[in-house]
Amino acid sequence: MIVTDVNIQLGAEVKAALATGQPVVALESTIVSHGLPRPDNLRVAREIEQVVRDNGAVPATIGMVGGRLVAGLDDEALTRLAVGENVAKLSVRDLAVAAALGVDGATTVASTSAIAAAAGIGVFATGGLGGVHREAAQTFDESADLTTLSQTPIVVVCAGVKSILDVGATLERLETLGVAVAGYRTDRFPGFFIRDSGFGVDWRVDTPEQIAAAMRAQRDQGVHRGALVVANPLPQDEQLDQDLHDRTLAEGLAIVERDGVTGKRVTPVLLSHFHAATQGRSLAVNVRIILRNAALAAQIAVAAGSQ
Ligand code: PSU
Ligand code: MN
Repeated sequence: MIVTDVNIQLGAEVKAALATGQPVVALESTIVSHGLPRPDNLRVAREIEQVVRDNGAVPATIGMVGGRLVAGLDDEALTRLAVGENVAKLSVRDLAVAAALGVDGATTVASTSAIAAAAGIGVFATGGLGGVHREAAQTFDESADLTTLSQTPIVVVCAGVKSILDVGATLERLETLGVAVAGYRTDRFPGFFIRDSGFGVDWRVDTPEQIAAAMRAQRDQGVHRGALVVANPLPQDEQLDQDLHDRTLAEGLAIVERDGVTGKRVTPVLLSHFHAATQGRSLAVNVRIILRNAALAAQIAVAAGSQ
């Protein structure tokens, strides 16, 4: 492991790839530690990395180990974050205090994006973004993913946001915050488990090369500092059954209400309800989404490297 001038430890392979301009894809660790149930989570984390490699890029899974920021967790560190009992969920604001206390922590879309950009990584694959929660008008619960993406020049490949959130409000906030959103081979915004959330997007891109060209144009123009969200929907025949989806969502929201779940626990509680209530079907869909996004992100990183 090598320490960069911004005190982010780079895995040896990531360090070498960045030094020689080889394609690198950032991956987050919160989906591993908090988003996927054990024991599948560690297996899936390794599969995500393998898909990035199979598509010609080097994976850089990001997280905090014993208070140190790492981009390119080795298998021991990845295992520690996947199976550890006390792994904190770290957004950007948590990083300094968590480092001071020497904790193990998983990074969200917000912190992974910020760390990746600081380390010089331009493409990031995840499952779904955080966003505006359904009761946000009362609770003010809006993910720091949105504000961080407004300040972070990175391409984030995702499958939109889960309909556990207020999708329309999330899209409005992305617009206000100046985060670009493009559908990949679609003009509909995906709803994670389902390929159409019911909302459209302004831009459609059809190739990794077009996305790489947008990355280069953003750099060349020097005007916009925010992220480009590439929304990559599941194929029709792979999405979760719409009725099952709607029923499970209604039940999950009722549980959150009944148990008084608030703050950053809301997302993990709803996700684990989905996985339990669909007998693993939503988990299988979730894994497919992440693997597909990892593949597309690697293709974008490769295209960006060859332009
Ligand atoms: N959405 C998902 N799966 C996830 C997350 C979001 O479909 O695992 C995780 C991501 O790490 C995201 C974070 O950045 O939850 C957002 O949490 P919060 O709403 O507390 O900001
Ligand atoms: Mn929140």
